Order: sequence, then structure tokens, then C-alpha cells
Amino acid sequence: MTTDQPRAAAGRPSGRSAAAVPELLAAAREGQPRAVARLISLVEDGSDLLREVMAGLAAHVGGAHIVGITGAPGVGKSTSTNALVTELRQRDLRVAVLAVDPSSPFSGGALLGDRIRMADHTVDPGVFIRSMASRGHLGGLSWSAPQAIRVLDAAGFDVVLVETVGVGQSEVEIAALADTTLVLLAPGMGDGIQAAKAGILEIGDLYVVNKADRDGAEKVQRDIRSMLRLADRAEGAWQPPVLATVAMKQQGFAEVVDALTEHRTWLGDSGALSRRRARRARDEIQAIAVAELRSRWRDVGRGPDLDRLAAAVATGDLDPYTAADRLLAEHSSG
Ligand SMILES: Nc1nc2c(ncn2[C@@H]2O[C@H](COP(=O)(O)OP(=O)(O)OP(=O)(O)O)[C@@H](O)[C@H]2O)c(=O)[nH]1
Ligand SMILES: [Mg+2]
Repeated sequence: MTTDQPRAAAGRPSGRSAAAVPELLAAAREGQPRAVARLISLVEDGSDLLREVMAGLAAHVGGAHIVGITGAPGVGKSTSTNALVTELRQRDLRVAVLAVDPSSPFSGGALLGDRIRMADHTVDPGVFIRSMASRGHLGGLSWSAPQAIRVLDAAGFDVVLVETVGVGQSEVEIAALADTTLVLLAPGMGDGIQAAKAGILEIGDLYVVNKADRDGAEKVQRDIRSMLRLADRAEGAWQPPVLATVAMKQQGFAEVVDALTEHRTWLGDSGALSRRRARRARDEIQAIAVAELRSRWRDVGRGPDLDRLAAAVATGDLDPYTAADRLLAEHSSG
């Protein structure tokens, strides 16, 4: 495992790094953890080098199975991720874990417990673990998470597990990033009704009731199954399985990985994979375009053009609509 190293707070001189991008990409594609970590740092920092990085990676993405793991706080997402990694490694698959915290612009502190739990995999070169926060970048994780996933995909990981940490309305966002969404539940945590409220019944490709060593796990399974049965599903649609695990004891994960594999096969056979990926690409393009427009706007919003136009509007020589049109026109032509 390679946890993310603390990064220098100050920005790097991009001139120095620019020359290194092709080497960095080559190293990342060989799966060298330092290079992969470095590329994800570039994503996190919103680096200017990302254009070159993404252009270099574009032809090499699409091989990984992107699995999103979501569920209420405390259901056992981190413990289950750890158990999943163990099972995937037993099948000789290379695994990357991306822990994203949509609710916090800071990475680090909140994830410490998760890192300790993942310590089972610290010496395994077939496992790469990285936490990521939005760091206040415009567009936040909707902008950065897909790009980090691209890096991991291009680095040749067979499976990329995207785990949410922290609380938030993030379930749907995570589902939008993944090929397969695993919704984790546990007894005594609000059960089925909560799940229905959270909109979780629409997004899961696979439901796993963790903490099956506790009372009530079977009831949660039954509740979810009966709620899923009520949903309208088109003919040939995927029927989400509802499994049970004890993550603390590594129980049930062979079945979980089998179900993930089955879903991946179904996605490919049914054509759903390319639809999902196209939708994801659309979101990604939009997020980048919006961030780009905003950053351009920041420049327009301060420039001398604006001062000149503002003076004209203030003195009544110009109306504000005409001024805004001119500002935009001048800017978009530049
Ligand atoms: N009894 C029992 N406890 C479990 C099981 N799996 C996890 N736990 C415990 O549940 C607690 C929460 O587990 P985590 O893996 O941290 O849950 P999480 O969903 O990642 O939590 P957040 O990151 O805070 O949202 C921990 O104390 C675990 O030890 C299980 O299968 N059975
Ligand atoms: Mg956790």
C-alpha cells in the first residue's frame, strides 16, 4: 500500500514539473505508486499540468472496474472496503481505493482511522490507497474525483473502489462516478425506511447488509428485497442482489466479489456500461467547463475592462446590460 504523503503546502514551480510529465505518465502506467500519487496530487491541486496529464492518459482508460461504496455513517464502509481488498487480492486483482470526502475540503484527520484499518494492506504492492478531498477547488469533488479515477484506471488497476467518507447527500454523486454501486446497510441503523428516504433504492446495483452477526440483519435483507420488488424494472434489467456480510470477520466477501463481477459482465453484455460511461463523461466535461468558465470569469471580473465599463454605467453613459454584454463579448473573443 502507498498512503498519500504529506505534500508541500506551497505550489510547485510548474516549469520544473512540466518537463517531467511524460516520464511521470510512463511511471504511473507501470503502476509505480509514487507516480500515481503524484498525479493524484496534481488533480487535487487543480494543477495547470492536468491538461497534459489527461491528454496523455486518455487512450489508456476504460480497463478498470469502478466500484462505488456508499452507506450511512458507521455501517462499516471502511471495514468492508478492507475486506473487499483482501478478497480481490486473493483473486490476484490489483486494487486501488479512493476515499473521497464530499463534505470536507480537507483530507487527513478524519481519515486517520480508516488508514489504520487499511493497515492490513500496507506492504502489498498490488494495493494503492488514497484519500482525497476537494480542497475548495471550484467544482469540488465533481471535478476532481473523476480525474483521480482516470489516473487509477490508466495506472492499470483492475478494480478501483471509491469509498465515501463523512456525512452528506453524496450517495447519488458517488453512484454517478461508478460502474457498479454497492450500497451498504446494517441492522439497527434506521433500516429500510431510511434507505428509501435516502434514495438509495434507486442507485444500488448490489445491496450488502453488513454486521450480519447482529440481530436484525435478516430483517433488513427482507425489507430491502421487498422494497426492491416494488420498483418497476424493465425486462432484462439487472436485479440487484441483497447479500449479507460480517466485515470484521471477513465473512461473505467471496459472494460480494462474485456479485460485483457478475454485474460488470451484465453491464458489458447489456450495453449499459457504455451508456453509464458516456453519462459520466458528460458530467465530467460539464464540471471541467464550468470550472473553466468560472476561473475565466474571475479574471474578467477584476480587469480594467470592468473598471472602464463600471465608470460608464455609473455616469449614465451606458446601461448595465449593454455593459455586461460588452464585457462578455470582449472576454470570449480574447
Ligand atoms: N458487529 C460488527 N461490527 C462491525 C462490522 N463491520 C464493522 N463493524 C464496526 O462498525 C464500526 C464502524 O465501522 P466503519 O468501517 O468505520 O464504518 P464506516 O461506514 O466506514 O464509518 P464512517 O466512515 O464513519 O461513515 C466499527 O466500530 C467497526 O468495527 C461487522 O461486520 N460486525
Ligand atoms: Mg469509514
